[in-house]
Amino acid sequence: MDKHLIKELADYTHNAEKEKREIIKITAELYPELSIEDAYMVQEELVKQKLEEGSKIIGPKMGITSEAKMKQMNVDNPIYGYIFDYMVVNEGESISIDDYIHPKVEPEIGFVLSRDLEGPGVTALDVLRATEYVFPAMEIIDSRYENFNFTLPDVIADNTSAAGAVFGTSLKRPDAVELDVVGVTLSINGEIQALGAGAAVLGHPANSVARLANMLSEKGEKVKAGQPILTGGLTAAVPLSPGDFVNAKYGGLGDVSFFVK
Ligand code: OOG
Ligand code: MG
Repeated sequence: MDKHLIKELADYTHNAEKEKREIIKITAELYPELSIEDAYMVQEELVKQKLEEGSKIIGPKMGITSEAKMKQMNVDNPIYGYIFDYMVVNEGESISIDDYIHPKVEPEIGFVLSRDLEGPGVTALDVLRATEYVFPAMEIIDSRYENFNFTLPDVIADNTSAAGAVFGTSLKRPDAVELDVVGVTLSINGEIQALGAGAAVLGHPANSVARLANMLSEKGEKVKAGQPILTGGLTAAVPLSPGDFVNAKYGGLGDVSFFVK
């Protein structure tokens, strides 16, 4: 893909994010032939622009790693993107709905590695051996596309809808919990909106980190030690409204919450 087009498309999603307004998906009119490979080039340009503006990468995120998400979004393959410093929401704090377009929340399991993992060929076992700790988390997604309607290339070019991340502070060693059978409830104002288990994410959330390492290796990159990694929504995402108290509670992993103003 031509350099100018890559920049034009990165500007397109980047400006929508900055101006908090919906845009029509790229593949609708602007560039219907956008491939997955093209889309990652657009994402790379978008990431570069953010870094140039002074934003910092906190860690990578995987998306579309569960059946629930595949069905809800009508796309069928895991993807990755990046959480930036300005997206981090401290546990127990409030977000303002005005800072987003049409935000949704999803419960996720987070990992931090004690050493870098470089693919190809990384397995879930490699991931668990390299894991320093796991923690409960939530991701706030806010697709810049109208009605959250997109194809896989569109959402990749939009940094996989990344908009917010709440990292829980209850840290567990990976051998202290059986992550595949860890249950999760997502409740808003005390009412359960969605529930699931760790196995929803590619059979085991460690598979998601392995997949990330293997996908990144195609670009000569690796999953780095010390960065929080989001492994993907365990359930369908739930829309947020002002007045919401959002809590994700995990069996044996603790819980994490935030408010919406
Ligand atoms: C795309 C992002 C998906 C996840 O955890 O599955 C994602 C979207 O649903 O808008 O972050
Ligand atoms: Mg997510």
